[in-house]
Amino acid sequence: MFASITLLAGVDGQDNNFGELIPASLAGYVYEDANNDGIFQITETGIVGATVTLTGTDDLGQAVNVNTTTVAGGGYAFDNLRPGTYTINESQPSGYLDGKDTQGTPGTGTAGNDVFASIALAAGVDGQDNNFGELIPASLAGYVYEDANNDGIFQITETGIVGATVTLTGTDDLGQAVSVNGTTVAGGGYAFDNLRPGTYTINESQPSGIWTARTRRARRARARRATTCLRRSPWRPASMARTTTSANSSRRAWQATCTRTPTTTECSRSLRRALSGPR
Ligand SMILES: [Ca+2]
Ligand SMILES: [Ca+2]
Ligand SMILES: [Ca+2]
Repeated sequence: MFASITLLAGVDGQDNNFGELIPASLAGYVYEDANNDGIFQITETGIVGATVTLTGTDDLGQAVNVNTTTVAGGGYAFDNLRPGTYTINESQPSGYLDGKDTQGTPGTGTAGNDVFASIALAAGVDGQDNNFGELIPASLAGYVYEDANNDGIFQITETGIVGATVTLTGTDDLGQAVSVNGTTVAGGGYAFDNLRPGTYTINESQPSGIWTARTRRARRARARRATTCLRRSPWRPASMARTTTSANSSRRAWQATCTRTPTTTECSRSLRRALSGPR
């Protein structure tokens, strides 16, 4: 508006112009960065419902503070902006691990974690692809189990071992060291959840009282011979008085299978092994 213009005779007033601004905008995506490269590939998936906030000051010195949420495809946009200096913040969406953020156009801001700060935005500029990548958590899992037939496969007829310690170590994609202990639950399962991409090692701590199937068979055979000695030989060492109840009940079972009298040499050797072997 140009008000109260006094116009004299013969004057040709000129260039009383009204300048207007083409609105500017800032836009981008929040997405699942499946390959963690910071680029929203066409094969990757947008995240719907993530909150993105625009703050800043426009060319009139007015404060701007607007929230929006991502729509289908993961896109967000702040339209109809005056020229100004703006900051875009992402609120980390729940259920995702923080991924890489990549500033698009006009590219005049400073990229930080979940933020593109102090973007200088001119009139008519449509800033695009200011993108926030997120990661779907990964996991590693397995079982500790009694491999009854010693074939390395956990058959449905076999039994999981509860309470075994399993350790995860490694380095994630941020270069951070990872070291976590886990314990097997009912059924023998263990799981390390909520992992970032990285390189990991899983170690099992050998559960006490567990042997391979071959070791177990060999131990039973030795124990059978030793029991035969105890039953049929006059040689009964005093140390046998210290055997456990469990060993005594096992001995009764073994006695039922004894078929011959061992030699003296075999007897003493077997007894030594049985008494000093693993329990
Ligand atoms: Ca990607
Ligand atoms: Ca993020
Ligand atoms: Ca098996």
